[in-house]
Amino acid sequence: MEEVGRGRTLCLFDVDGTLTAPRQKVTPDMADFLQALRKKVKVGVVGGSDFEKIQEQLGDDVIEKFDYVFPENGLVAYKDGNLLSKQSIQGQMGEELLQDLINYCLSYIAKLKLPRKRGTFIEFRNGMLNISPVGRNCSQKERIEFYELDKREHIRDKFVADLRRDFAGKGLTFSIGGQISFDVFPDGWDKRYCLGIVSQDGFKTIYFFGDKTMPGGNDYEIYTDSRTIGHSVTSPEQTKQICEELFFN
Ligand code: M1P
Repeated sequence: MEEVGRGRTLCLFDVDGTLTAPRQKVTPDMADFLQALRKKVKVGVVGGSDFEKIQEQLGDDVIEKFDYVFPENGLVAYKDGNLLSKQSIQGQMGEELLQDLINYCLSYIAKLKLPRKRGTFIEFRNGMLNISPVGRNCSQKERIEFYELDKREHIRDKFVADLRRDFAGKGLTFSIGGQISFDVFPDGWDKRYCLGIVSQDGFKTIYFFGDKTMPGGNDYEIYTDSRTIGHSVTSPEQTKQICEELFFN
């Protein structure tokens, strides 16, 4: 078992696929487990999603239940129940590039023929844009339908490859983290961003758990960063099992 302590060790968890099923609520069992873990180490979440979605999944009291909450990769940051900082994508990118990107994505999506299209193709967040070819307003059934289609036809992979080619040198990162969309943010604003924030708190060891740890996935950079001990998981059950082995046995 690892030598741990609340002030010395931090466990950072991705949300979708790591603590919960994608875009679903945390189970009571996992929620209880995380509170038990919190008695041993500090616990934080770092999601690609915005605060509202993380709150939907982890509870209205999420900022009290976790020592750190980092929506949008940490571009919005909460510590000990308080808002610490918030970035602005428009401030960082400038209106010109931002509009070029939005116009490109809207035109690209307009030319895609899919079995179904719904609303909210671009979600404008604090520190990133989230782009969804099917539209974020799709139902759960439509979400799974798109996800299965995308696995066969690589709609998002092709979209992202075209964006990487046409926006090369513009300082933008394109990252596929979920099932129906991908995120766009300035280079360096991936999940490693939150490590800069926790660096002031003097942790000896920082563990990271995530499921999208392959290159191009939104957990890749933080998982491979030398400041973390990375664990790649395939389900919330596996996350719990690894934590039990590390911290409870
Ligand atoms: O947390 C991973 C991703 O979750 C959502 O993705 P999707 O709706 O495509 O399943 C989005 O909030 C996305 O920004 C995030 O990276």
